[in-house]
Amino acid sequence: SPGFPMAINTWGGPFTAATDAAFLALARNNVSALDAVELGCTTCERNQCDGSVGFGGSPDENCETTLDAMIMDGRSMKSGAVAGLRRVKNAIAVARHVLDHTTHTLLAGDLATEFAVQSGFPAENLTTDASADRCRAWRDAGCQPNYRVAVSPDAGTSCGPYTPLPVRDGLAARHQASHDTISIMTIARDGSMAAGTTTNGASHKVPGRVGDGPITGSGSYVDSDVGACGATGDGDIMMRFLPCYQAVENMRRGMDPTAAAEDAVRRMVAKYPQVASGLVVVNNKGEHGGAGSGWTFTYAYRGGCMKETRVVSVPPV
Ligand code: SD4
Repeated sequence: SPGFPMAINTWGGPFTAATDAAFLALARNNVSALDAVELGCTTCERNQCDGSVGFGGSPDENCETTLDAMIMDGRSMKSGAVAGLRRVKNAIAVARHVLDHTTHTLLAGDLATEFAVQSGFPAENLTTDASADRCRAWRDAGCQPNYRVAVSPDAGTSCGPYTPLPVRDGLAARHQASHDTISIMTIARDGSMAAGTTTNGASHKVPGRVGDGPITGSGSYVDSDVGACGATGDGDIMMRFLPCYQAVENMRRGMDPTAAAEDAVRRMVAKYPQVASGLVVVNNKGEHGGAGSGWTFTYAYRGGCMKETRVVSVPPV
């Protein structure tokens, strides 16, 4: 353990800006664990980390970007989330607003947008030239909307995430090219913990698709008595396993963070050998580990007196 306070999240590269932002807010300004999670996620939403977080990424079949986010407090176990959020950029802040100002856990779609706008969040266009181009290229390549593939299997090859592709040239390769989703966990000086996730989901998804990101126990999970977990990967598969809940419960029963993460990943791989997944896990002492499948997963952390963020590379199980 690097010591407290601490911030730890999925992926290195551009995602380390979130690690640094969360850690420095904890270390210098003594913000709460929840505030640090929100700040870390907001940093990636603003920076459009790798195009997979925030506006202008992962356009759906209609070329629209929608956002999924959740934030969780490890002491109260309160969780707030938004799914399929449209036209609002700061999804993690809307999730926080759900946590702080309602008795609910998850708001979805247009009505989540309405809640956000009524709460004072600006409604903005989430499409950028880059995301419009990406969508156009996908259509120009002859890719059919996914629902048509379902109606007629011969309607053409789908470039969406729903047609099984060989591991090497398919999902894993797609994910390898671009890291996805930030899930971040924080430990404040007093040992309180929080976790959160924000993402623009999967490219060329069926409009209305919600991923694992906003699902408590899937996108992330935290119990200050035990520890926390953050996830990234093929959410359509991962959310069937609640892997972050699994990893935290594994630690509750005595596993160390690495073993807890590996067990949760192996449960998914046993049923879906092709799944691209990554879990980063930290216990309430700050000991950490990760596991992944289908790609080389990386995570970033900074804690205690560390002068800079360190990135850990995790080979697939
Ligand atoms: C999703 N989990 O919506 C997200 C995307 C992701 O690596 O993390 N990809 O499925």
